[in-house]
Amino acid sequence: MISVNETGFLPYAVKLAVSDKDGSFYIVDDNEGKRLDTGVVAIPAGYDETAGHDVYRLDFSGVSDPGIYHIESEEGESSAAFKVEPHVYKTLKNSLLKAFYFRRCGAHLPRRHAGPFERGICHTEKSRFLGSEEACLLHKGWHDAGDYGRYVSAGAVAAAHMLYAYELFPEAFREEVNIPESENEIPDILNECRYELEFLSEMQDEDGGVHHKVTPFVFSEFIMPEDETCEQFIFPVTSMATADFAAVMCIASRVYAEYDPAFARDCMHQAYMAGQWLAEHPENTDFHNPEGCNTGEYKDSSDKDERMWAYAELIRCDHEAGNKNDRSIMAASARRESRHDRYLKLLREAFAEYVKDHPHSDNRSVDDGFGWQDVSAFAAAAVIFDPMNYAGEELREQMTGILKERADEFVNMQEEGYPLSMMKQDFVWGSNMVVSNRAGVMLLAGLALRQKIDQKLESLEEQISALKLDIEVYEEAALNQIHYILGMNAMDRSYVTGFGDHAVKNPHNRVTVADRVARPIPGEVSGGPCILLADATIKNCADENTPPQKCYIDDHMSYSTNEVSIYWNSSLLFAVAYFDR
Ligand code: G3I
Ligand code: 9MR
Ligand code: ZN
Repeated sequence: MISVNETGFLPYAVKLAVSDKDGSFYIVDDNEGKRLDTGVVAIPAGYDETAGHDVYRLDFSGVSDPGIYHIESEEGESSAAFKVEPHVYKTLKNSLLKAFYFRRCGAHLPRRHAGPFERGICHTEKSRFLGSEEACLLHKGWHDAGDYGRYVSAGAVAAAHMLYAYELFPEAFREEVNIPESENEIPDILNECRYELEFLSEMQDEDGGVHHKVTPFVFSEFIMPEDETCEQFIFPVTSMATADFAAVMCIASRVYAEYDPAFARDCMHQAYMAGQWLAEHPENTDFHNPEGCNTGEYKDSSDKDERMWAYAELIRCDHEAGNKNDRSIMAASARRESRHDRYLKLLREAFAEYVKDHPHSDNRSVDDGFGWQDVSAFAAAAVIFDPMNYAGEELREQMTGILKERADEFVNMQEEGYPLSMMKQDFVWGSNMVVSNRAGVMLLAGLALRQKIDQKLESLEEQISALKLDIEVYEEAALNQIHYILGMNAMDRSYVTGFGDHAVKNPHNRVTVADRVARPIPGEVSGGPCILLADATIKNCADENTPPQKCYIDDHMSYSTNEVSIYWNSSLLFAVAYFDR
């Protein structure tokens, strides 16, 4: 087996593929139909216990001419085809974004935007508050995954991946992706995220608390969204949902200000209300499904990181309001100051508790903090990339330290076997997100160092070169994570629908099973290998001796290994967009 990123490589990037056997390898130019003179260096990299085989790394970094290629061995094995091209990730990036459009709830998707995936409007009836007769209409939002539930934390985190990507490298989001709002002069990534934000805003109560989710009581069959007409329930308020909501609304209040100040102000107002609720409700309200209900729980035994993220964002957006030259805002300045002091205090407390709960010495694998359960890397980003540095230098240094520590650890994990920052125990449900989150954290750490250079916090030549070197190391390691998801793995599989010779074809997605279109919606990221063996289909073909990378099956019944979800997409989008700017 020769496994390679089946989408391809940037011309001047390091280019690695993996073989499970030693030997001589060649690059074949598919247009010319002949072998290149540029050789492939096979480097023995040892036995990889996540893959269950010996690894030989194939380095063909010398191939930089744009083209379509594949790798073959003397023994006659061939890899999938791949491209070398300056904008090799552009189509993928746009597809990863467009996938969100296909998840829009409460919208009819016409042919001109959806092509063969055209479908009717869904979930138009009122949803009922659990345990009450009261009901209300909830508009918009994205269907979470293979199911059509709408979960606040999942949606907030997905939107945050995208909004931070837009804030940190907006130049990646210039193209339109053919959604109804395209051509309105607003970047499509913001148009798409707004569809979710407007749903989220309807999940907030008058007292600021935010409901956890709206779903049916039990998962439906494999039907189209418009056929899921069973009753939908609005589940209780949780601190996790409220904190994630507060944070993402703060980001929104910044990024939409330029395009729609009224909407931005509404976001800020709702963020303040959520902040108020959090301050008044210091306890974690971990969510559990009521008896008989089986839809997603998104439970989290700690809300320290969510609070940390919310408070870190709240102190930013708090002050930015004060910069506006508005008399009523000026008059509220004293109140704002005290609000800022309060959130800074809460941020410090939450941070101290988070650090206490995460002693670095434990031998669990490192949390990335860039997913729905642990959001500490989002909190770090909020603090580090605040141009006003409202959290102060000390906290900023500590947060940078945490990101860098994690990034360095992820780099170290790539030393042997697959160039991949994953240990055996990391192959949990949605392991592909662990992979892409780790890419995201390395990129964030690199961006933090870049900021130091730009802000001239380091002036010594030597220091600057050292920082630049670190940034390069992080970027190279982040690309390796992307290569894994796009094909360089023990399954020899591209985990993104529509991208690669061996791309996933049968994701666990109700639409895909029900829609009569032979191929799946493109640009969807499968959850990937999962050692928990948490569904009957994977239990049938893997056991506790199966190497983690191989606990996977491209079968629509295997929801624990082959489902798709919004935050798996958004996490990969963050990393991929970084490399297509
Ligand atoms: O956090 C613990 C970690 O400390 C521990 O070491 C590890 C070992 O098992 O488990 C970790 O928890 C896992 C958690 O995901 C976070 O990674 C759980 O075992 C695992 O069961 C859990 O899986 C979640 C799954 O729902 C089942 O609850 C996935 O992350 C989550 O993405 C998925 O979400 C579902 C929704 O509920 C419903 N909609 C579809 C969606 C995607 O499958
Ligand atoms: O489709 C559901 C998927 O979105 C969830 O991630 C998964 C685990 O909660 O459950 C899936 O639904 C299954 C249900 O839990 C059990 N019966 C079969 C359902 C799949 O068709
Ligand atoms: Zn819907």
